[in-house]
Amino acid sequence: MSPPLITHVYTADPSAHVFDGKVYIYPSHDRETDIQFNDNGDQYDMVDYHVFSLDSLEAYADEPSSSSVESPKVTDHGVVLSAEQVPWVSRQLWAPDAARRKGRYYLYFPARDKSEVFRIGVAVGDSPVGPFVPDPEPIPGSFSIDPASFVDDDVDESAYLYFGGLWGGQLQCYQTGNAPEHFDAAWLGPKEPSGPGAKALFPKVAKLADDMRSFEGPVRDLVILAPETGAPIEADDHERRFFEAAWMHKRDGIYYFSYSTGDTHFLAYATSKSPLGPFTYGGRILEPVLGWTTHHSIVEFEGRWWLFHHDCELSGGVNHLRSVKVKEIFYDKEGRITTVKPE
Ligand code: FUB
Repeated sequence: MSPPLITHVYTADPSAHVFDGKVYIYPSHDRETDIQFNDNGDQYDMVDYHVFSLDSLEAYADEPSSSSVESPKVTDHGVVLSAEQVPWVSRQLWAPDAARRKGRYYLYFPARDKSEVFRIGVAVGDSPVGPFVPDPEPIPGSFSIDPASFVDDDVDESAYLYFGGLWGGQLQCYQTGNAPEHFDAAWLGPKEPSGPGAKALFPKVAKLADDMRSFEGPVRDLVILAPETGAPIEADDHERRFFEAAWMHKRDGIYYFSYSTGDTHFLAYATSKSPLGPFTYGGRILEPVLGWTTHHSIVEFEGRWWLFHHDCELSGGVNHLRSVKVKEIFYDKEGRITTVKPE
């Protein structure tokens, strides 16, 4: 597996985007803590975000153009947003993402509000590296974690926000409706449905309004079907059900929704002809890496496709001290993604 891209700070949950010929990475910024590991993820106690950029990925290509290609210099643009700037946040700045639309830049981030419920916020800037000014309230109607934005450049620049995460991410608390008022704390304990016939909980998607700071229309389920039955994936199918870490990319007119399976530690994907689904499970992108969590983004840069992800190699396996890596990925003639195995 490739070496960590960033070694002077711990970074995780990398959302990569290409803006004006450069690669920008919007990751979580992991930090040391004495908080004990638990299934709620309290040990992921992050308080700010940095943005990073680099000009080339050639050194990480499967077959670099020459054996003497040097690893690119990664520029750390410093802290672009911190928890203390956001009035509604109490703790845990988790996996962010960014979008550019009509010349402005939007940083989407999940955090716990003052009542310990995860919501999603947005901060706005005029440059890919900020500064980003946060809206004073979370995005109305948002809930849970791991926002991933997708601007459909081929279709009117329509923009969408995908989100959700089980267990500590609280997605299971919204089984009676896709809105904050449906939060049911009773589901913080059981963590997710299970048992014969129980359907997996779906990730969520909402169309972003023109202002990119609110939803246009309802939050919907993003349905993932099992290819062998055409029925929604079952809750007990932990090797394929959505857990967290949503990402969307489009290649050759096909929409690829990818995600982590959580407690089985795979990155998996599903495909559709529509950004709203339904999606059909397609396979695995990445086998388990060192560390409990796995999270990623997929982006095209200079005609090749790249998987950004994280593992805990740099910290020697400490689950909450992760670092970002990148690897070239490949598709077969039918558009299936070739699974990457950590070496
Ligand atoms: O970084 C905190 C959480 O860990 C993220 O929100 C999840 O996707 C997992 O990577």
